[in-house]
Amino acid sequence: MGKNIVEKILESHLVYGDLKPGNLIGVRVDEVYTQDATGTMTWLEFEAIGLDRIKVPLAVSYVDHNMLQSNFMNADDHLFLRTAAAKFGAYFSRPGNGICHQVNLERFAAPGMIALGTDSHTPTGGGMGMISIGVGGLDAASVMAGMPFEFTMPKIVKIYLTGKLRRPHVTAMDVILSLLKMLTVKGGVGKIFEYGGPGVKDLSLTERATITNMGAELGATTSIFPSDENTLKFLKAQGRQHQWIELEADEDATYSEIIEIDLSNIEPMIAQPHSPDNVVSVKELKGMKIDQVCIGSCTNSSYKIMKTVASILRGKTVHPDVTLFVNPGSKQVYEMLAKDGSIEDIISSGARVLESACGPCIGMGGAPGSGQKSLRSYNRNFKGRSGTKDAFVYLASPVVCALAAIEGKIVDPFDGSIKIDLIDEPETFLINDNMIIPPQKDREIKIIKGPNIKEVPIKEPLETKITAEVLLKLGDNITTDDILPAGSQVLPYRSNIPMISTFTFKNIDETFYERAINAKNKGGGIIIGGENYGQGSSREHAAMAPMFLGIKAVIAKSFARIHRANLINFGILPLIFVNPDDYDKIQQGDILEIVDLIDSIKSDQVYRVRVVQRDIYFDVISNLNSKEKELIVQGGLLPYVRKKVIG
Ligand code: MIC
Ligand code: SF4
Repeated sequence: MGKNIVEKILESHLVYGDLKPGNLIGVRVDEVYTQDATGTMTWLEFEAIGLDRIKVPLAVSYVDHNMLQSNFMNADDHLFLRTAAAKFGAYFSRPGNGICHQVNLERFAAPGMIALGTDSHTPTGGGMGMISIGVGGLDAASVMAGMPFEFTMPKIVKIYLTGKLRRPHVTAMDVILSLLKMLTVKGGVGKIFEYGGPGVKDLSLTERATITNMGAELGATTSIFPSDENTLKFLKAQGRQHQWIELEADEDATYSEIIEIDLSNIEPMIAQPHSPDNVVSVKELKGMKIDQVCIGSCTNSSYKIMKTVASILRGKTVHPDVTLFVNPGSKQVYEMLAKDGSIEDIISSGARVLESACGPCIGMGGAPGSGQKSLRSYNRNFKGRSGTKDAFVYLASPVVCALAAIEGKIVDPFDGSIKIDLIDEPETFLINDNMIIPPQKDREIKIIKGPNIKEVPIKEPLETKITAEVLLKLGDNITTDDILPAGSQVLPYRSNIPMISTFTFKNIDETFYERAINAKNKGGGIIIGGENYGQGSSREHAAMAPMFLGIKAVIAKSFARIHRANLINFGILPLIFVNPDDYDKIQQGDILEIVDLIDSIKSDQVYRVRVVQRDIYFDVISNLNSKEKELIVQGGLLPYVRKKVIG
């Protein structure tokens, strides 16, 4: 029987398991990469496992999120990461070199590989014809310690592309926004999207990467394109043609579902506040005034798209009512734009050009004013993520963004009067790896930890009975930004769990931290969620901080993949309502009692939950696989890996 691309790659990396959807599989990993905001914990966890050298062929430590350096903390983290990379054998991409996903695509990604990254947009690498998956830090640390990467085999959905994009007005961003409109932020849960069909040839490698990057917003495990002549063209232009292999699905490959998309019918699209799937066509918002525009991020930072933006801005002035920020995703792109005069066009228009980093995308500067409308070529527009609670963030292609920056309002690229140049991918990129430090041979290097860098907290093994208070009852699609916000005030504490835990659920309920601390001494807390609990960022801090505050379980209608894994990794039980209507029975302040926990876990039984005050009952299940059961019982992944690796 024919194989699809995902099956081909997984099969060549399979350590155990059977590639049937729903089965537990273990695979060998070729690369692990980290970024600083999740990476400090990852490397502390690796250190806590107790090995002195990584056991994967390639690891890269990037610095791109915590770049404001408003005090010593960010710089101390950078030094810790540099010395840890040197000690443990990873490449170190210095601050200023760019956003992890963009740089990884340029300099390390290769078709046929399996990569893990401690960031939810790691699927960017899928544009290269590789399986690239976002994970929590502890999962990454355990793979770097030599464990296979274990996950539940997802369903493979084919996205069959035909036609051609109507360039330059329509871009790859409009393709993924159209898919988000069609499938929603839950549409990809438990799935990998594999692109195929004649339309694939129309998309350059970086356009493909934009689509796979934002596949994260569909909730998908990852997305992947074939490796073909466009892949070869990009690798050649990066001086890495030797890393090319061809990868296509067999003619008779099978899929659990096929979705057809005609690229010729794609229109310019825009996501409205406050969710990336709240998508309408740009036409529908034509004329809407905009206060701020941000162009760049790991979604839309290719040289081709940035040069297109420069062509729109050339000779124009940013509208007086608008602030325009531009953050090119990598030093390579930035340097090329500087060399060819594009940066001059961008600066001359009045844009505020930022360094190559995440910047406003994660609220590290560039926050909009009160109640303002910000239009961004980024991938997430969750409420408050920009740094301004009452701002309205819209997401659209860099073309739509650049036009709005000049006109001060939303313009449909098809009926705007501004000329947009049709730009090709370059034949050669500027290759200068001077900001990437290769792994060091000298093992005597000392890891330097500033005073804000604290130990990784570890949970006690599971108790047999939970009697805990419902501290918060939440709705559907709660994001990890809701659980543990990012932004310039909070991000610097990513290496300090006691401190960062004071911000848990802060934007939803200012009293949460105090109430959790009170409940901690009386049996702990429970969180109630709706569908798709924990979507978005891979930050394991959204599990570590609740664990630190004594949260014992989260009961929800369903969970997002990475957050569910993070909860288990830190010993918090992710429970699902057997009957979703029971959600309505629970109130904040209820005391819930679950008995015989360990027996129920081991025997896969339904757990009876008693609402103590009203003496009513409802049922939940945990759906844990055999390894997850062990982790939960032992108090999480760290004690488990340490025992396996060190003994
Ligand atoms: C994001 O885009 O939300 C982040 C910030 O890159 C996160 C990682 C983090 O929280 O550090 C992600 O996407 O995983
Ligand atoms: Fe950085 Fe934004 Fe990309 Fe996250 S989504 S990696 S914050 S640019």
